[in-house]
Order: sequence, then C-alpha cells, then structure tokens
Amino acid sequence: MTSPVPFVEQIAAVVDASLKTIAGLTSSEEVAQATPALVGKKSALSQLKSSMGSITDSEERKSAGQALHAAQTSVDAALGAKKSDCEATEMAAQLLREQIDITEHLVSGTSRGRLHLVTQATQRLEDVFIGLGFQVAEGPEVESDFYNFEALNMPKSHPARSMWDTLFVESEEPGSVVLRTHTSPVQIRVMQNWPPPIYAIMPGRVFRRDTPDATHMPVFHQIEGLVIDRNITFKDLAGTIEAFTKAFFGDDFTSRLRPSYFPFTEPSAEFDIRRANGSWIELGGCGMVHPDVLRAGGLDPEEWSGFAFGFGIDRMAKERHNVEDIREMYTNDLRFLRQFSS
Ligand code: FA5
Repeated sequence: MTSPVPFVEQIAAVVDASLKTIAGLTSSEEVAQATPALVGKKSALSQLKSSMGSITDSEERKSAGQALHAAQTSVDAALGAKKSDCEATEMAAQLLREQIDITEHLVSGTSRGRLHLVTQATQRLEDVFIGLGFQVAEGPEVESDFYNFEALNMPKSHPARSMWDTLFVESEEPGSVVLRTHTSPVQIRVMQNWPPPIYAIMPGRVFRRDTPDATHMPVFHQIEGLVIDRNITFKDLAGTIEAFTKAFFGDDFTSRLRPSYFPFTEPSAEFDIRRANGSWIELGGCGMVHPDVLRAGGLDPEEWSGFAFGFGIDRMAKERHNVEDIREMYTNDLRFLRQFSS
C-alpha cells in the first residue's frame, strides 16, 4: 500500500502547475478565462482547502493551513501581475493603432499658397508707377451710366458706347446702372475729389459681354493712369509709356503708339509692345484728356491739361509669363499656377 502524498507536497504541486499555467497566458481575455480554474471555488487550491478537515493531527493541520495560505497568496500575486502585464501591453498596442500623427505635415514639408498671376502683375504695376511718382486710387465696379459713359464724353446716344458690350444691372431707371466696362470712370471720380496736380493709377476689375478666347475674358482687369498738371503734352504721355514698358517688361521691350479713337481723349492712341518674337500686341489705349472730360471732373481746361491711359492687366501678365491663352490663368489648375513663383 502506497502512503498518501503529504498535504504540503500536494500544495506545492498545485502551486507549480498554477504558476506554469499563468506563465503561458498571453492576453487579458485568457487571464479572465483561466481565473476561475486557478483561484475560484472549484480550483485545485479550494479543493485542498476543503480537504484539510481530514487532517487529524493539529500540528500538521496548522502547517498545512499556513502552506495553503502562502500558496493562495503566490498564485493570486502571479495572476494579478499577469493581468496587469497583459493589460499594459494591450493598451500600448491600442494607442499605437489609434495615434494621430500631427507632425505629418511638418515632416512632409508645408505647401504654401501664392498670389495669382494677375494679382502679382497688379502689384508689380503699382510698384513701377509708384516709383514713377504716381498714387493709387480705386472706384466702384458697379457704376452709374454717368461715370462709365456720360462724363467721359459719351452722351446717351453716342455711337462710341457700342465700342464696349455693356452688362447692365437691374435698376429703377433701366440702363442707368452698369458693371463698369473699363476703369476710365475712376478718372472722373479722382478729378472730382483730388485737387490737381494729379498723378494717379487706378487698377481694378472690369466687365464686358466679350466671348472668351485666347486674348479676351468677359471679366478682366485694367489699370487706368491719369496725369493732370500744367503744360502736359503728348510727349510726356509717350515718355511715360516707354519708361513703364522698360520697367515692367525689361529693357529689351519697346512700345509704340498707333493713332486711334476714344471719345474721352484727343488725340487718342493705341499702345502696343513688341514681343520677343518681334510681333506686337495691343495692351491699351491712351491719349490727351478731352476738355469736356476735364470739365466733367470739375477742372478748367484753360488751366489744366493731362493725359490718360488704360491697359489690360491680364494681357500683361500673359505676355510677361509667356502664357499662350489668357483663359489658362482662370482655370484654377494648380499645376499651371504653381509654375509661376511670386
Ligand atoms: C479702354 O477700355 C479705354 N478705357 C482705355 C483708355 C483709357 C483709352 C484712357 C484712353 C484713355 P479698350 O477697350 O481698348 O480701351 O481696352 C483697353 C485694354 O484692355 C485693351 O487694349 C486690352 O489690353 C484690354 N482688354 C480689352 N478687352 C479685353 C478682354 N475682353 N479681355 C482681356 N483684356 C481686354
């Protein structure tokens, strides 16, 4: 007959097996599943505890009780440590999965916007003219018939009004409010508000019922120039335009004036510049301010004389950057716009 395994040894064997099981657990889910079998009411340790009553020797029962208590403590501690370990690992993995990399943009380089070609050209034009002693003025885009036509020597039925395909704004008196067809109305507003001598430029957006093509847009930009002083002559006008051409486009460029007609200037001319390939492109109109226009601006033509010009800014930007088609500047294709730094 084999003698029964001593109680203390049974406890040691259960602790051994429990610690091995605990060591093999790899997740908090596995820990939760294994817990009842390791320390629950039906666990091997609990069964040993209930069988303690069969130990008759009081000394032996006492030391068995102590051993059982120590066993229970070590299994509880190992299970608790395993649980914390698994939870920490799982939390770290979850954080890694859910992290948002807020440094992403800095690492890959920031993408900065830049000014549109026409805005760049406008600012450059302003710089050039300010360098020539001009001041900048602005006027409204929605304009009255008076400023857009009448004060510019084009009374109601004047045939020259048809030079511009006008967009009208609905108003109480039909035809009296327009989207300005050019920046020339700002000439009148400046004359009415600034005491002469006047050296002003007036950039802005203008509107025409023009069909878009390589050199035309229905909404485009002009820069108006106005000089009012004593004894201003056509020579001053030609000299200013040539100085501007070289300052804006470079010394290789030249300008020419061709006789033309505008009701608000007399004599009038069209202003062209010569491109690198030798061909000419029309950039604007100009001339000596008509006496009726000086009067509409509140100035005495006997005392004051002056010249005015109006250039297309979009066409200048197009020429300066060798853009084939003016419409390309308005397609908002970033691949196109990014080619031109400011
Ligand atoms: C005028 O608008 C006159 N106000 C210019 C002027 C001012 C003359 C002062 C005399 C004294 P014109 O219609 O030609 O002129 O237009 C001037 C320039 O605007 C043109 O030479 C061209 O460069 C530009 N332009 C005209 N129409 C368009 C368009 N649809 N799209 C883009 N640019 C245009």
